[in-house]
Amino acid sequence: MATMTFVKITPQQPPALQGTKSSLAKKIAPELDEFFQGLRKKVKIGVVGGSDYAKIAEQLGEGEEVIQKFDYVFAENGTVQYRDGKFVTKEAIQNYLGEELLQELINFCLSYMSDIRLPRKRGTFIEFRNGMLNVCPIGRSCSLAERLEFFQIDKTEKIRERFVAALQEEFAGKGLNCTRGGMISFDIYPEGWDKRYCLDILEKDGIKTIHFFGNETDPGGNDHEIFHDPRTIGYTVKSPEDTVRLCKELFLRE
Ligand code: M1P
Repeated sequence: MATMTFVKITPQQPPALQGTKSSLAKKIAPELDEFFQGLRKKVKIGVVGGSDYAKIAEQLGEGEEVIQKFDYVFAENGTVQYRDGKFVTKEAIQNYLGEELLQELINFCLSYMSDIRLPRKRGTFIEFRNGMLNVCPIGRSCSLAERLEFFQIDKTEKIRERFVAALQEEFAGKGLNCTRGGMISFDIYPEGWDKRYCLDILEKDGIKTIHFFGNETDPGGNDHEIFHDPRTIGYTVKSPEDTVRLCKELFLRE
């Protein structure tokens, strides 16, 4: 099989308030899970997320099980890679950027966030990952209700948009990129370490046709670059159900 499809399986909006934990999104619905496992008999399937592996696993299955369910799992835009249920490789952003630039970046973000006034602030304002820094003005340890509150405020106050503009001005020409992917944070990573990062391994594996489904395909969204890459056939979707409908048309027509 030389065709591969990335499946969009996470909803844009989180579930209705349930409990206090700030979950990124609800777990994949069993019927979607079943559909994609059926699809896997026809084409290779993969998932590429901005999130780290733990968050992807939270949405798509339990621990190790996730890497067994997909031919490819790419976390952190593909800077952490799993193929055929096995770990392949991961990056280390500190080696690439160097300690000096990294600390300039972290210090700028902490200083910028110290001037932001919000109804609530919690903890973990910068999450240090393998392939990116995830920056979160409210703090990643916020509750689900606090997450939703920030998301609403951000829509009108453009907190993240203004933060990213300030970073772009301060670090112009330093080879960095920032994109939004979720509701409360944005990612900073070296230029080129966006979701296109995962295409190299697919090319090396001889996969000729790559279908990509994403919801953040507009400029500034973390699906934008891979969606427009000549190596992929891109589709903008609003929900996992949209992906299912398109996959049925593309791969399961009688
Ligand atoms: O996968 C999309 C994004 O999911 C999370 O975003 P947030 O917590 O803001 O909703 C983060 O893991 C982010 O890195 C990722 O791009």
